[in-house]
Amino acid sequence: MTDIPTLERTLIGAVAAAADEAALEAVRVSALGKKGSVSELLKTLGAMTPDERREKGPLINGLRDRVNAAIAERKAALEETALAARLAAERVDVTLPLQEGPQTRGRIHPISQVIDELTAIFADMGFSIAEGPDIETDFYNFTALNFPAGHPARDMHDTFFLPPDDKGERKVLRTHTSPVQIRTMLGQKPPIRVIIPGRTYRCDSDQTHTPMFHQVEGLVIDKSSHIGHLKWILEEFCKAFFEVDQVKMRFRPSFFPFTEPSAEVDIQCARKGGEIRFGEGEDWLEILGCGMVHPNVLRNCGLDPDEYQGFAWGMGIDRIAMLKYGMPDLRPFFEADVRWLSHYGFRPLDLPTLAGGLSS
Ligand code: 2U9
Repeated sequence: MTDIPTLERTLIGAVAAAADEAALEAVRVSALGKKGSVSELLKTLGAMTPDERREKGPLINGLRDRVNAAIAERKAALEETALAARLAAERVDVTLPLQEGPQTRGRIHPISQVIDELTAIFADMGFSIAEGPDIETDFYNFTALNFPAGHPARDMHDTFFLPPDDKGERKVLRTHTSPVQIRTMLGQKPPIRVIIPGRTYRCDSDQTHTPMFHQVEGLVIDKSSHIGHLKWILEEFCKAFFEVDQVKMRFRPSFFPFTEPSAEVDIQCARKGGEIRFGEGEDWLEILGCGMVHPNVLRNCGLDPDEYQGFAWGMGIDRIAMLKYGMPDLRPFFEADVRWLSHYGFRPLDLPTLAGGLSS
């Protein structure tokens, strides 16, 4: 007859020595599998007399229960050790600084960032985006906008001209995004509420002017909008864009062929040590031009000025980017120097939203 205490010591020792779950499973099979040492003992109970079974039964069943319990305990301990090892190996320290890898080195150009910011602001006010061609005809770039023949803006010194097309029509690189408002008014019935960000071209080059630059113009056409609405829209834009709670604005009478009355708008700022702060101070900075759409422009677009009215504004995107983000010179914007872009550029995931903060 097997010496049960010796067998038990052997099996419990093997369970304790099992280094992992596979080794423990092998011990379990050797003891409790179909041909296991404890299973073989259990099989002998059937051939015993009732008296023998009464004596041997509790001993053998007790051995099986204690071996089962030892295996279960060891299994739990091995699982806990394996889990602790995995947690240690796969631990991520979320407090570590961002690892600057190649995928995080890309930068969004400040012009793209500012276009996204102003789009978010005007979209929140109910404006949609309109687009149009960079190469325009005289009609859309000048005539429809009430520029008289012979107006200096039509001359070579200001405007880039392209060879006439096959119909002899003279083409220009658009000097503003205003032609898109003409196309919009010809293409849809009022009410109209659009903004037009885009590239514009003028024959000019210095620290604050480049031959290609960016403008955003806005247009509202309906039957009742007036200059009070224009002032509110511009004030809300400036507060949101420069991220200030209050901003003082000054409307100075001006002249543009396509608006009457026209105004140039300054906003209050404080110039301190080469820095400009908005929403405070006694200084003024010109930020944009605006006015009520000239009746001739409405007529040129097939609208009756006695029925429809509206207003428009225009500003330089490059200019407001420089003011907001402190670039001293416009020319590097377009020189594709990666050092400039890595300094002034924005992280791709910093998507500007009104709720989440424009330049967070
Ligand atoms: C239509 C009618 C009116 C757009 C306007 C300005 C005033 C303006 C300049 C600011 C700086 C361009 O980037 S800039 O050089 N623009 O001052 N723009 S009103 O008025 C329009 C446009 C289209 C049909």
